[in-house]
Amino acid sequence: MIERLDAVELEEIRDDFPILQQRVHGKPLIYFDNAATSQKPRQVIETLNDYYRRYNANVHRGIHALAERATREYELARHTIAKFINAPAPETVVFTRGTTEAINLVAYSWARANLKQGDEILITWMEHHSNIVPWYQVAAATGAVIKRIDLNADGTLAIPAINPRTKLVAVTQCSNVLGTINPVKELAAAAHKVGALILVDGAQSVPHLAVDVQALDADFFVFSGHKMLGPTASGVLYGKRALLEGMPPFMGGGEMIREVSATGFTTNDLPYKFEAGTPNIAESIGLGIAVDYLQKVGLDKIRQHEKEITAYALERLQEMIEIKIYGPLDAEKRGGLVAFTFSDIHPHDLATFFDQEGIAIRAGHHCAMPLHKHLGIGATARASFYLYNTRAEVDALVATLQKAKKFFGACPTGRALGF
Ligand code: C6P
Repeated sequence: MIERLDAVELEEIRDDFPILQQRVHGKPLIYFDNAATSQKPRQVIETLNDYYRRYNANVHRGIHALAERATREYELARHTIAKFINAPAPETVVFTRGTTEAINLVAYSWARANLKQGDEILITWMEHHSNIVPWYQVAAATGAVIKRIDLNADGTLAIPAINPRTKLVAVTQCSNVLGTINPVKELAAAAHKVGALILVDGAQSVPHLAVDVQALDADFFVFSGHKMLGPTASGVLYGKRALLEGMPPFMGGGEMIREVSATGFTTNDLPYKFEAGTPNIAESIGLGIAVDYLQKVGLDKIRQHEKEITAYALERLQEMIEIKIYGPLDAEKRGGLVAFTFSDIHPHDLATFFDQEGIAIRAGHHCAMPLHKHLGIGATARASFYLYNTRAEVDALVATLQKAKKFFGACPTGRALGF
C-alpha cells in the first residue's frame, strides 16, 4: 500500500513551520525555494534556542556539566544521522558546514594525495558548481583531467562504459535544475569495476528520498543540513572507514590532533581528524533534530507527497503553451522541483513578479552555469517543493504565471518539451 500524507497530517506539518504563517507583500507566503534552503520546524528552532539558553559549551574539551551535555547531544546527533543514511558506524560521519565543504574536504585531502597527471575525474553536465570547481582545482594541482557524462534528450544521463583511466566519479544523486534522479548505485558498480571511487552529492536527494549509503556502495556521500529542515552551516561527509583512515587531515588545529610536539603532530581518530577547531555544535545538534522530524513523518511519505505535487505541477504547467520545462516529464524520474522558462520573459522578471504575489521561487543559473550553457539558455525559473507544500499552492503558481503572461504580454514560444 502506498503511504501518503493525509490532509490532517499536512495541516499539522504546516503548523510546525512558523514562517509559513506569515504574509509577504500582503499575500500568504508560498515557499517554493526549498532547493535553495528549506524552512525549519519549531522543533529545530527550539533546539537552537535551548542549546544557547541552557547548555552552550564547547565539545570534547571541558569536564563541567554544560560541556558534557553539549558533547552528548553533539554525538547523539552523529548517531542519529549515521542511522538515517545507514552508515556502518558514527565515526564514518564527519560534520561539515555543508555539501560544499564536504566536497572540498575530499578534493583537498583524498584527491590531491591520490591523483596524478592523466588520471580522469568523471562528472556530469548537471553538476552544481560545488561538484565542479573543486575538481577543476584538483586538475590544476595534479594534472588530472575532467571528463563529463553526457545527457540524453530527456535530461537523464547517457551512461557510458567507464574509462579505466577514471579514478573518481563525482555525481549528483538529484539535479538541482533538471530534477533528474541519477542511478548512483549502477554508477558506483561501474566505477568500482575499473577501480575508481564514487562521490555522491546528496544535497538534493537526502532531504527527499530514503538514502542507504551502504546499499548504494558510495565511497563518499555528502549533503547539507539546511536543505533538510536543519540549520544553515550544518552538513555531512560520509566516507568508507578505510578511505577516511588513509586520508590526511584537511585542516590543522585543535581537536584533529592526538599529540602536538615542538616539531610535529599526530592525528586524532575518526571522525575528529576531520573536525579541526570548534565545530558547528548547535547546528549539528539541530540537524539531528531535523532528521528526527523527517523520520517521524517518514521519508517514503515525504517522497510520495512530493511526487504527487510534482506530477500535478508538471501537468498544470504544461497546460500553457508558452512554457518550456527542463528535465524528465515523468515525476517518477525526478525530485520535487521544476525548472522552466516562460515565453520570452526573463526568469528574474518572473521571480520578481511572483514575489509580489507572495510566492518565493528562484531564478538564474542555480550555480549550474555549465549546464545552462550546455542547454543553450542563460537562466531558468525554478519552483522547488517540500513536505509542507500543497496542490492549492501549485494552483496559485499556475494562476500567477497566467497573470504574468497578461502583464508582460508574453508570446507563445512552443509546446512544453522534455528538453
Ligand atoms: N544548491 C540551489 O538553490 P551548499 O551550498 O554547500 O549547502 O550546497 C551546495 C549544493 C551542492 N550540490 C547541489 C546539487 C546543490 O543543489 C547545492 C546547493 C542550492 O540549488 C544553492 S546554489
